[in-house]
Amino acid sequence: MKLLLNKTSPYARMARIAMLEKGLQDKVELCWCDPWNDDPQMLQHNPAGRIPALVTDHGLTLSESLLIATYLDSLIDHDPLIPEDRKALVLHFAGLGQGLMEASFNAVIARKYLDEAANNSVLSERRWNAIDRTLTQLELSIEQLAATPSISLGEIGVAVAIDYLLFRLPELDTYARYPKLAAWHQSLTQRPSFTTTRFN
Ligand SMILES: N[C@@H](CCC(=O)N[C@@H](CS)C(=O)NCC(=O)O)C(=O)O
Repeated sequence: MKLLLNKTSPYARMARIAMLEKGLQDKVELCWCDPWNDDPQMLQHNPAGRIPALVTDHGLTLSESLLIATYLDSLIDHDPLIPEDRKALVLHFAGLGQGLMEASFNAVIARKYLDEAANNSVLSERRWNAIDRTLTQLELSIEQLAATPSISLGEIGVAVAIDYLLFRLPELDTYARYPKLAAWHQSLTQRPSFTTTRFN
């Protein structure tokens, strides 16, 4: 299999961490791309022009980070990232993580590509509010998030989204404002799947 990715995409990192947690690193070739410059390799595999994309051994391309992670999880039975007995809870947190990632990523991209007016628009305001509300909800439900005996897709998604906030939007002071989430995040991200895939 091939995973198309770069080093700053939170979505690509989530797929890569899922791959590592499932022990699939020897079966997946990492193909580094620049999604913002119409990388030909990426366009060949994903007409949407986005990473991550996973090309299966049968030559099919999977896009969308959550679908890629779900597929990788299904290839190996042990240590499921979406355990049957906690499926709804794990998907609940995976959704919160994805929403947080999207709001933060769109805020960062808007700053990079749009003008001042667009960055002070109603849409932009809605994104900042979504980030605040999601972090507040996660801070309040930290016991449920942290209660899982093995790492889940929900935890991966939330932890990567928080890492992305710390990396791209440090002025939001996420650790100081959400201390329980910070302690949980600090501990989870000691795992090799996180330390070897740091944003840079
Ligand atoms: N919903 C998608 C989002 C993927 C995405 O937005 N990827 C960005 C990089 S972080 C990208 O490739 N953007 C290039 C573009 O939109 O043209 C997922 O979960 O995989």
